[in-house]
Amino acid sequence: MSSIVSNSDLLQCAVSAARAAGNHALENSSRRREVSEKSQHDVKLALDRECQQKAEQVIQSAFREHKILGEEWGFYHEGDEHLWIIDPIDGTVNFMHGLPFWCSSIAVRHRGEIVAGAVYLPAMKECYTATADSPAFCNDEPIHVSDVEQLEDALVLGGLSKHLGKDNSTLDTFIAMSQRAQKSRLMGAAAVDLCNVACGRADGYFESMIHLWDIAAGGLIVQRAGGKAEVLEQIGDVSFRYLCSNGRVHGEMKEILVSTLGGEG
Ligand code: LIP
Repeated sequence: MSSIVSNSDLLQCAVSAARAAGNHALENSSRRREVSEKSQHDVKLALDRECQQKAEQVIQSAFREHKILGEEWGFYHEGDEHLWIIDPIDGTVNFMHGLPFWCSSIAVRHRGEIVAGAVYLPAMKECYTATADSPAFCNDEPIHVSDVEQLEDALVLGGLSKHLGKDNSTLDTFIAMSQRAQKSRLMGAAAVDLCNVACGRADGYFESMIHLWDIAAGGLIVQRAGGKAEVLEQIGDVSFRYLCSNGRVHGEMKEILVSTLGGEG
């Protein structure tokens, strides 16, 4: 295929890849407890790897020369022309236990900018999409962030560090956020959280250490739905302190994150 490719072509492929990965997980959910690696507070499933393979097959058959970075394997080079960023199962622990809040997330980065993203939630039958030059959609219906103005009226979502015990600052943030928001929730799948912000079911999302594959597609979807996504601090090549919101409660959330976690103000 030509190296000049439109964002909508990239999105079409991202949707097919997300559906291939997500449907493979759903169809094989009887195998959801096949563990390949276990650590404290986390797990890798045989299906994580299989689903990444399914997504890669779709991408490589359309864009053989493009590079791939997945949660399960892959390489990240700052200078990659096109980079596909895959989380084959985001919310792995939810999936393993049978909770429906998990998804397959695929984003495409072109010269350092995320230009297309698809997040597919097989158990909820929802597919969220956006490109850098189009609005955000859920199942082809346009979506928009909420118009909640103040944190005291907001539902905020977040994630807890996998390194609880060594670093409890993430708990301090969660407590502080819970004291100021109407409610806070830990749902267990960052890309799903971002889509919930994008469609206005939640008003903000924060996490103190999150990876590129968890937020790349969802972050674009939030922005194209009218919200704001912000890296507060880069921790490693592909990990960040991260905040996104409907834009209106952003300042209040950021103040709490900066005062409890540190990072850039
Ligand atoms: C998980 C996230 C979750 C976050 C975890 C983890 P995985 O991704 O989406 O919300 O709190 O730190 O990164 O491992 O299920 O793909």
